Amino acid sequence: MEGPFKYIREGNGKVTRVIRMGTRKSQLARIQTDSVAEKLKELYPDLQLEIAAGNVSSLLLFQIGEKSLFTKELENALERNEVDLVVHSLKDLPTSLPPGFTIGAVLQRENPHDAVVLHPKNAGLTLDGLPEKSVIGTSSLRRAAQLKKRFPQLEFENIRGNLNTRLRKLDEKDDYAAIILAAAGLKRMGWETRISQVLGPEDCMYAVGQGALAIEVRARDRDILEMVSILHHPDTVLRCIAERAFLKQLEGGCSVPVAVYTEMKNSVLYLTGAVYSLDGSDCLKETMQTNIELDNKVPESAEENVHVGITANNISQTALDAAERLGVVLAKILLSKGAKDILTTARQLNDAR
Ligand code: DPM
Repeated sequence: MEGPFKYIREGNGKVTRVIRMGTRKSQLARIQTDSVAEKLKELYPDLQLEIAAGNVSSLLLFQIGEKSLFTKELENALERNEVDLVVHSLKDLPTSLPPGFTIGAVLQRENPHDAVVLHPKNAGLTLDGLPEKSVIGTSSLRRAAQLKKRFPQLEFENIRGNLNTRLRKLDEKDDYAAIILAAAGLKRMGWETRISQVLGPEDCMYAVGQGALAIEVRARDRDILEMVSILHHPDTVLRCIAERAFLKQLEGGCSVPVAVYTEMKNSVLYLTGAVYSLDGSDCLKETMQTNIELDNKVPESAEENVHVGITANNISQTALDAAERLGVVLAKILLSKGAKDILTTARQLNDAR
């Protein structure tokens, strides 16, 4: 029972491994980690869980709102066996994880769409009804590009900070008429009542992986991998693999104007993907589909069964391959139509701001 992991000896002499979860300190991160802890306890009532917060505050893969920084330091707590799993919003995880790490579970997706949160003085309005030149707060290039095109009478400005900070900036100042946030984050924070409008794909398509939680683990820790794998939600996994493969093939990071929309209907997976110039005036958008056969084909070796960072040994290999191929093929079509130029220009203009 020696080794890098933590064990406890219970009253009856039984020795149990303690599963340690790392979390960032933000309220959203804590809520997300707690919700996964609860699910694990339901499924494994004997599980000894510990949640480490703060001392692993560096476990953030991207600095949101900043340029997409990938700091090596971040996964160190996992690497050093200080924690065994970390809960993230899937949309904040890069499409390629560093060697040694994998996503061991992708949970059932919440509402993936973006939502409008109004300044209290605008209660009852929609984006269409706001006065001309109203300022909308968002730092997402993806949201700004789509909404500028769709609502040219409105203006868009950056808003920074975690969700609590943003809502406070909206309510307590007069800088913004409304802000745009993911419906899923608002729901998890218990702020669903602040949603005045959910944006459908005709107004604003969502970010790759938006609304899904992911559990990051050490790739070699097969026990933990197996333990969390039962939290995989097959439809969500397949949709998110297609979305992530699309983004990866485009060589987009977390802060590029790339948006997606996916659906799973009658064993067919549909993927719509788009790239935009910063003001939305240039746009390439296509939809493709693939049949999903949930056969029993299992991977030759567990290590081989990784799709855009996700390990899902309990889902059909054929289905995972088809989902990944869908994303790759759709990206190649957009690239053949000039997506690279649109994204390169957007990145350069954004960096110069
Ligand atoms: C990423 C983006 C944003 C987050 C870019 C995008 C939004 C940044 C902003 C990659 N990560 O969406 O185009 O609004 O300035 C983030 C949120 C959640 C996870 C908050 C949000 C919660 C929803 C979820 C920030 N990451 O998007 O409102 O779990 O999907």
